[in-house]
This record gives sequence, structure tokens and C-alpha cells, in this order.
Amino acid sequence: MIRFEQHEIGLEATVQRLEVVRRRIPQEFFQALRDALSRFDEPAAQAVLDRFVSSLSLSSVLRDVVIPYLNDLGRRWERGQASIAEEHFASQLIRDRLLGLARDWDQGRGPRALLACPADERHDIALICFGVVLSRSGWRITFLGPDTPVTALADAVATLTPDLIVLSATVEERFTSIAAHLSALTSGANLVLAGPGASAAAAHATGAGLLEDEPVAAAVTTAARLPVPGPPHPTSHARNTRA
Ligand code: B12
Repeated sequence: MIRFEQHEIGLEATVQRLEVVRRRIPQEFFQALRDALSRFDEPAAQAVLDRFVSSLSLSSVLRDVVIPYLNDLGRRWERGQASIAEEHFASQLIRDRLLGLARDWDQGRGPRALLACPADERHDIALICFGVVLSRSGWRITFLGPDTPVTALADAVATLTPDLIVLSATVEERFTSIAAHLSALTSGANLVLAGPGASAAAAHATGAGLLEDEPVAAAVTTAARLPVPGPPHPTSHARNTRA
């Protein structure tokens, strides 16, 4: 028996309580982040982010706080409860922090992933989350960012010969409008589409594969499917710990 808040309870009940606490912590961070960003309070938002980066695992920070926060922001914006100013302020601050975690993500000797959003697509935060998690498995990341012309993508593919290319977009048309270019790429490279626009129709039109999971799970699955060969590089091993 284990003593827990003055009561003697069994192991099963203790595990259940710990699980409740484990879930409550990201929820508290989520609320604190939302409050700070709604007030446009940059120092408070940075302090909350500092606290949860040092308290939670990287996967939990992204999967349980950052991504739910962005979805919540979208829902509030749709209902008229969040302004466009708040959407810009919050996403810019979060993006900057994520790119801080992405520092040195091109180091090591692992396989290389080339990440980009196609032309006209500005939603790149989820793609950055994916890259940050993938890099912790020893992958090297080259990030072309939002609004990448397909000719620039093709140049980078020719120069880098990446092991994987991930294109992310919110609408299918961003992929289908460049289907012929993407089909040409897929003949010599491993291309996958991700994000809300990554439909079966887009994959069919371009010959690409689909990454259908949320970014953290997709990065874990990708790393498992294409593991880093040989012993881990000392640098990537060091980066394999917490964010
Ligand atoms: C932040 C944000 C912005 C930021 C983007 C900052 C940035 N650098 O990324 C800014 C302010 C720039 C912006 C601009 C616009 N946005 Co905006 N934005 C959002 C918001 C709030 C969050 C987006 C996000 O990152 N979500 C987090 C991801 C993880 O969640 P998700 O998109 O649901 O994706 C799921 C899966 O598809 C998958 N996934 C998504 N991406 C990826 C990537 C990889 C690699 C993998 C593996 C998986 C994966 O994971 C999720 C499942 O958990 C959404 C609302 C929402 N609900 O998402 C609107 C939203 C995406 N925006 C929208 C729109 C319309 C716009 C604008 C046109 C107008 C505007 N509202 O300002 C402009 C211009 C966009 C353009 N040309 O690309 C619409 C898109 C509707 C549509 N289908 O066309 C949304 C849905 C808002 C809405 N409800 O209308 N936006």
C-alpha cells in the first residue's frame, strides 16, 4: 500500500491519480500560455514557454501544448473571440521559439530531410514541429520555410539529394497546382505531403506519399521507418535529451 494524501490506496488507484496529474500539467501550461498571448504579454509568454520547455519533454511541449494552443486559437478566431492581431502575435512568437529549438538541426551524419511549404503557403509551424522532433532522432534538417517556389525546391533537391522531402500545406490546391513538377521530383526522390491539404487526391495527382499523423507522431514514425545508421553522432546524441 502507498500513502497518498493521508489515505491508503492501492497501486492501481495511485497510477490513475498520477495519470490525472500528468495530464493536468500540460493543461495548466496551455492555459497560462493562452492567457499571456491573449494579453499580448511577450515577457509572460516567454516565461511560460521557458517553464514548460524545462518541465516537459519536447514531444509533450509540442503535442500537448503548442499544437492544441494553435487549434484553439483557430477556433476562437472563427468565433470572433480572437483577433487577427492576436493570431499574428501568438504565431510569430511561437514560431521564433520553435526555430530556437531548431538551432543546429542540420548537424550530424543522419539522413537528410528537406522541409518546405509550397508557393503561397505560410502555415509552417507544424512543419517546424515535425522537423524539430525528427532532428532529435539524429536526422539532419534543411528547412526552406513558407512560400517556396517549386523551382527553388527542385534546385535544393538537386543540390542536396535528401533522403526525404516533406511538403506541407493547408489546402490541396497548393499541391495539385504544381502536380507536374512534383511528379517529376517523385521519380527520383522520396516525397511526402503533409498538413490539412495533404489529401489522397493530392497524393494521387503528384505521385507523392502522405504523412497523415499529427507532426510529433509523424516524426516518430518516420524516424522508426528510416533509422539513423551506425552509432549515433556525439552531437545528435547530446541533442537527444530534453529541449
Ligand atoms: C497560426 C495560423 C496562421 C499564421 C501562420 C503562422 C505560421 N508561420 O505557420 C498566420 C497568421 C500567418 C496565418 C495566415 C493565414 N491564415 Co491561418 N491559421 C493559423 C491557425 C490558427 C493555426 C495553424 C497551425 O499551425 N495549426 C497547427 C496544426 C498542427 O494543426 P492543423 O492545421 O489542424 O493540422 C493537423 C494536420 O493536418 C496535421 N498537420 C498539419 N501540418 C502538418 C505538417 C506536418 C509535417 C505533419 C506531419 C502534420 C501536419 O497536424 C494537425 C493534426 O493535429 C489555423 C487554425 C487551425 N485550426 O489550425 C489558421 C488557418 C489554417 N488559417 C487560415 C487562413 C484562411 C489564413 C489566411 C488565408 C487568412 C487569415 N486567417 O489570416 C492567412 C494566409 C495564409 C497563407 N497564405 O498561407 C484557415 C485555413 C482555411 C483553409 N483551409 O483555407 C485556418 C484553418 C483558420 C480558419 N479556421 O479559417 N494563419
